[in-house]
Parts: sequence; C-alpha cells; structure tokens
Amino acid sequence: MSLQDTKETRKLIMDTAGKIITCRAAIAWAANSLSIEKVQVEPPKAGEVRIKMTSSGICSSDDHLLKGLSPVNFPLIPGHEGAGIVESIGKGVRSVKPGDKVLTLPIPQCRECSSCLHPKGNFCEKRDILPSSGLMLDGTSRFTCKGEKIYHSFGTSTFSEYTVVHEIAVAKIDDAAPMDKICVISCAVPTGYGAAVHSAKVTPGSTCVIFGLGGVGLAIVMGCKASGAARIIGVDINEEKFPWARALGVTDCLNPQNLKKPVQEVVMEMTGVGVDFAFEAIGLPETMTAAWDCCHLSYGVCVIVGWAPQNSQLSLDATKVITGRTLKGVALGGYKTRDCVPQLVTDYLRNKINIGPLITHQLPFEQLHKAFELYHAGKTIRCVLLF
Ligand code: PAD
Ligand code: ZN
Repeated sequence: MSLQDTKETRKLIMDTAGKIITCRAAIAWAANSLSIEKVQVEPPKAGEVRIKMTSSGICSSDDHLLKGLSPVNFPLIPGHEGAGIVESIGKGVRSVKPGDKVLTLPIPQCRECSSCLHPKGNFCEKRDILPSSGLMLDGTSRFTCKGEKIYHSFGTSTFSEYTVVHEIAVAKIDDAAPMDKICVISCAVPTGYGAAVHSAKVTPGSTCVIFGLGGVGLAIVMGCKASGAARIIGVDINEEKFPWARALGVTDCLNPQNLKKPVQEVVMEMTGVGVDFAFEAIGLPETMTAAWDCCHLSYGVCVIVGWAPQNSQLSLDATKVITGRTLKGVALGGYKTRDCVPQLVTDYLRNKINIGPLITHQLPFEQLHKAFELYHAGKTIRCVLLF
C-alpha cells in the first residue's frame, strides 16, 4: 500500500481514529539492545497528534541515546528525524488535520516560553532533551508493549509505524513533498544548513572548516557553499566521506589520523591566519577544542553542533579567550522550528536546497539492523527507513 495514496490514507484514518493501534516499532530495551516489536499506540490526547510515519532518518543523536551516552529512561522508542501523515488529532489541535503531511520536530516551538518569546531563542522549554523524561507533557506515555510502559524519545519516537507527538512538535508541510526523503528536513538539514546560514551567518568569500562529514556536517557544507564561502575545509577520520564532501563543495579534505601535526596547526598553516568560521559536527570535546583553535584569533566564529557525551567538559586556553573569537552552540540551526521548517521544505521544492546528496541509502523499516550496521561501518550519510 502506498502512503502517498490519499484514498488509502483516508480509509486508514476512518478505521483507526480514536482507537488503540497495534503496529510495529523499534524498542530499545536498554542501551545497545534494539528490536522490532508489536506495540500499542494510544489515541492522541488534547493538544496531541497521532502520525502514520512514512520515513525516518537515522541521526547520530539516535545512536547517542542508544549507546547510553546521555541519561534516558528505557525501554524507549528511538527516532526523531521523521516524516508522516496525520492519522488523527486530539482536542484543541488546530494547526494540522488528518491527512496532512507533516515533519516531527525534536525541538518544539510552544510560542509561550522564554526561548520561544525571545527573538533569537529556539531551545523551547517544552522539549524533551537535556533533560529527557521520555514522557508526554502530562507525564504519561502513549506506548505499551507486552503490557509494559514504553518511553518516548525526543518527544517524537519516529521508529514506529505510528507515533504520538505534541502539536507544538509538528510542522505541516507542502503537499508536494516527497515523503520518502523529506524526513531529513526534520533534523539534518535545519541543523547543518541552519548552523551555517542562520546561526554563523557565513559570509561570501570566507574560509570555513567543518569537523565531521556526516549528515549534519555535509548539510553545514551545503550552507557554507550556498553562502558563498570561498574555501571549505572538511575534516573526518573516514576518508570514504571525502568524495561526497567534495561533490558538495569541500575544497580541501583532511584526515587527522594521516597528519604529522594536530589538525588545527595544519589548518592554521593552510590559511595563514585561521578560518572565519569553524563548525564541530562530531560531538567530542577534543574536536570542539580543535575547531576553536582553527578560528582567526580576532574575528573567527566557532559553532558547536555535535552532542557531547554526558559529563564531558570543554577545556580552552583561558589566556586566548579575550582575543575576540566567538564560541557558540546551536540546536536545529537556531531555527524557530514550526515557523521555519515548512519554509525549508518549500525551498527544497523550489530547488533552493538539495537534500538528495544527503540520502545515500533507503531501506524498509524491518531492515533497521542493517541500516544501523551500515551507519556504524561509516558507509552512509543518511540512511532513511521507509514504512
Ligand atoms: P554522523 O555519525 O553521521 O557523522 C559524524 C562524522 O564524524 C562521521 O563521518 C565520522 O567519521 C566523523 N568522526 C568521528 N570521530 C571523528 C574524529 N575524532 N575526528 C574527525 N571526524 C570524526 O553524525 P551526524 O552528522 O548525524 O551528527 C553529527 C553530530 O551532530 C552528532 O554529535 C549529533 O548528535 C549532533 C547533532 N546535533 C544537532 C543539534 O541540533 N545541535 C542535531 C542533530 C545532530
Ligand atoms: Zn537529529
């Protein structure tokens, strides 16, 4: 059955609205223990939306939780980079209706909290990361398996045929969006492209360095290129990423493991003065420090995108903090998600952003383990699971 088929979708909505749905979902019973199970998904409560998923990307942040690198409650359903069709809505939901194409938002936009009300803030206080409860805002879960409560993750849990998400974490998107690919505009694209274009505001003619050439790092490359950067240096220990990176505009590729000096010294030598913009898209304190050390002392901007493990600390040379460089972190590109993500979809449909190169693999959901094997072997940029 094709989910793009509106008639089938309508039938499905009529059959299931208001009922508990039994469907397949991936459950992480503990760290490093993932299996596909039959789960029960409750109907949405007030302010919630139940979504029939069509696709979900595998992001390093899912892997981060699955490895137990941040505290979460298990068992949980992972996944946050999702696209789907609204199956039913709870009381009071106005921004979407059954049949709408939507993206899930790992950072919601409640439009009421201090972050949402501030012109520059996007780290909504109603998110469920840092810290994570794994529960909906009313303190309960919508998933059970074999009679046991299953926790949500990122407030999205997209590795499930059906999920329940708060209305504030759903973006209605253009009807023309291809539902087997568009999921990457739920996380990788806003995160990376936005880090360059919206957060760092990369300038024409500038020099940039990007640490980590995965889905997020390559979306940063796309943002740097679109902003007119003249030189884009890509750093990764996996040289299989280099051809993809070059195709998107990386001018110089460096593998730190093959260098005789620390990568930041090599970047300094290559540029003479340091880079205008440095990005870290790996999630390790040592590469964050290296990115900072690549920046021009007086006007370089270092943007941290990678998610470091719990309790890790950054250590910087304190004497060189006063020189004028900027260090900043950014989540989801700094975008106010419900306002901006639908526009990114429209920009893609108008050929202003190309998401094609980020999606190297698409696999049916039941091949989840193969998808993770490919990801861990460094063979994928984004592998998209299809439901
Ligand atoms: P990915 O695993 O696809 O890519 C990471 C890349 O880094 C891979 O190509 C690795 O080979 C490379 N790498 C690993 N270790 C090193 C090293 N020591 N030196 C150089 N290269 C290395 O991940 P991703 O692109 O999905 O995500 C990247 C990070 O961004 C990750 O930490 C993730 O949790 C974070 C993230 N942040 C946000 C946000 O909003 N800030 C959103 C989504 C993802
Ligand atoms: Zn993500």
